[in-house]
Amino acid sequence: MSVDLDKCFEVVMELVRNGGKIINERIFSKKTVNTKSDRIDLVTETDQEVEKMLISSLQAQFPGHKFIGEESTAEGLPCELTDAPTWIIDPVDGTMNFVHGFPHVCTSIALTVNKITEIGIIYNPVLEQLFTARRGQGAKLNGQPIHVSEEKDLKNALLALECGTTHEPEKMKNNFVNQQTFIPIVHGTRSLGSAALDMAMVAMGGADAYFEFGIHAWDYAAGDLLVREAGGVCLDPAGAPLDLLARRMLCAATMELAQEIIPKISQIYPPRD
Ligand code: LIP
Repeated sequence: MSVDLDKCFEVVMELVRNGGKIINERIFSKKTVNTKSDRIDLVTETDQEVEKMLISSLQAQFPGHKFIGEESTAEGLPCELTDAPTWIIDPVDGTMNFVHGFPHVCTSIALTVNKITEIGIIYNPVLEQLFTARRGQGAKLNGQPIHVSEEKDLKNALLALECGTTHEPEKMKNNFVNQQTFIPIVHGTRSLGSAALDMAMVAMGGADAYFEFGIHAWDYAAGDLLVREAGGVCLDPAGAPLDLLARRMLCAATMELAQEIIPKISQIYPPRD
């Protein structure tokens, strides 16, 4: 199937902005909150509504394209990445932030064709940060080119780490082990509560590296392209090539920094999507 990537980009940008208006109108209001896999794995009607709007509008414009969406997967649809053009969608990344009115929330969307990511968009409508990447064309924030920090040395790095959305004992223990390892070494650690925005920070040079286990393709597919187009590296946290369905992500400003981080990470291997 031939894919008009310029048209895809134009269409999805307008839809993402429309979804952003919905997020913006509601972030500081009371929400109906439900839980998914854990009492801290949250979903609101806004997550579901924005995802439905994005998928139905993209489907109408691009019949034959496939979808992997966070909320559709939670509702039981399969999470399958094939060679077909596939939109990978997190309508509200940072749902916990959205629920609390902490303004680091975004919509994260990637388009893969033949399993190669061609478009990545991360849009925080609250702070008006629109991160965009097209394969081979660089990464941008609000239309201006961005670049990773080029930090090579872990002791000077600002590292983004997340606690995730589960109290599952193995995951919590592993988070604590990694915090114990890295906090004494690095300049500092940060958690934005959104995997996509953590990666956007690495892409714009605000953070130097980020890793997390247990996230999903919708959390990191757009960020992967954004970081690589900004000059950084994205790998499996054990050093292998990144796998969008393995639920494991490491990104860093430089390969040297990634190589210093990898042997220090306490690894876990969540079940694949
Ligand atoms: C969340 C992330 C967060 C991560 C969680 C979760 P959600 O996505 O972006 O950074 O730690 O594991 O995946 O649920 O807000 O879309």
